[in-house]
Amino acid sequence: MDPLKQKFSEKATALRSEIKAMLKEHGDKRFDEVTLKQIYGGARGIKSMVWETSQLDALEGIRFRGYSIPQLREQLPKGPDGKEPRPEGLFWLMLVGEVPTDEEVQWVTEQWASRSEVPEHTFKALDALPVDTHPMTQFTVAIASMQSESEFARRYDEGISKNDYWDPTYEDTMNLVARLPRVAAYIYRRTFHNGDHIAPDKSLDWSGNFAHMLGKDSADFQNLMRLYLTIHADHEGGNASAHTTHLVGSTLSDAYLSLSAGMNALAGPLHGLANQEVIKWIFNMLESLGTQRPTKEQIAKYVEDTLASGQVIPGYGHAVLRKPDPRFMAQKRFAEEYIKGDDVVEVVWKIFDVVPPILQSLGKVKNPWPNVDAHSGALLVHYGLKEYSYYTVLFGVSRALGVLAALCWSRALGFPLERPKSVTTEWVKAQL
Ligand code: NMX
Ligand code: MLT
Repeated sequence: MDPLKQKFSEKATALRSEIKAMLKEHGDKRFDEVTLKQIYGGARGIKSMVWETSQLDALEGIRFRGYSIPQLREQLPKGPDGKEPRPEGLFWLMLVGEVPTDEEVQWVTEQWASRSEVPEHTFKALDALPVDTHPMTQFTVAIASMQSESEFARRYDEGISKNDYWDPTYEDTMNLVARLPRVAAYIYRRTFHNGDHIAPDKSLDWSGNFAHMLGKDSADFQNLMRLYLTIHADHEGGNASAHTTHLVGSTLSDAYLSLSAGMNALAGPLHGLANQEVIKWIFNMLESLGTQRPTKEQIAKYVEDTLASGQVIPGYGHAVLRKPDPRFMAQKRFAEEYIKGDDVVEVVWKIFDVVPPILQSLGKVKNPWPNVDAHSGALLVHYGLKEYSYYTVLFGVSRALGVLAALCWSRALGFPLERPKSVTTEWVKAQL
């Protein structure tokens, strides 16, 4: 058995028996009460799911297995120039709860390179779509098309014991994650570069090779990809893409079908599509103001106009966070270090000064601060990746790491079909 799978199997076996004992002794302990506001309000804050790979604190932001983003940047093995963390290491950490060594991360890199062959029919499926199909639609189609190779589906069909579900789920996860950069780069090159595809370079790490296949070989862009693919990987279990992957997976749909479903959730403008919406909104603002360097007063007026027209300010607000998103701050740090003085970055920072007090003044917005999507577009534009309808695919490649590691845990811990209770308004009225 491979070393990661072996470690995962040992950890999962131990945790499964611990949970069994806990449930036996404390199964009826109360952890939450549900209010009417929560029932009608998108289930905000209701504790109803276990997600081992990360946990979100409203003020501190995300911690992956207890590690904050600055700690990950310090402690995870890095790319060849030793600057930014390799997402392979975060995947290891999320899956088995230990910071990996350089050798272990190198092992993941080589495993993924060896599993990265994309089936020919996936390219054919993509080529059959109109070239102006939204990149996220192409992405979900491509992921679903690879389901024909699911180990889990094959073994289930043969008749597999419940105790072994985790094993083919792990195999599917490793194969799928390995292939995503090739699939995502293929979508980018067919949509925006006349199908002029770039062959993979398997000597590079997962992010470096992805950057290479996108057509961006600079060391700094590779570093941006390492950071980007690390910080977007997971945001506990309740966010829409994670929760969708979890829900679909709970029916024993395999990793391909589950991730494809999760990516459909990520494609919504209140979720992952917001990064495209942010840069679109900024470009529209610059065009309408006729300047690349707007003043704070000009930005404030544009923000007020956007709100007056009944639209949200993309990249601001959050269902859980109540402080600036540490993923925004990590990207700001990257910009300060690598590309200080960039015009669009300067605009993003001015917006950061201008928007929170305006949103606060509305009196209803629970979090006036920027989220992850407020910064990412400006960094990508700097390196020439200006085709913003593509941005959510990058988010999706990264998000796959967390939601698929979590799917492995769900199958290993024997989690059941998810099926919460719904009620009608008639029923609610009768209780009051
Ligand atoms: N601009 C204008 N109004 C906002 C914003 C915003 N950025 N954020 C929240 N509000 C409004 C919200 O629409 C709601 O209005 P109403 O009562 O009229 O329906 C009110 O404030 C209360 O909403 P909250 O409870 O603060 O936020 P909620 O938890 O419902 O939604 C978001 C969270 C993220 C959906 C919301 O803040 C939003 O729409 N933000 C803009 C889109 C965005 O950036 N999404 C990306 C999230 C991160 N990600 O990558 O997934
Ligand atoms: C995410 O990364 O999934 C978003 O910040 C949304 C969320 O956590 O609800």
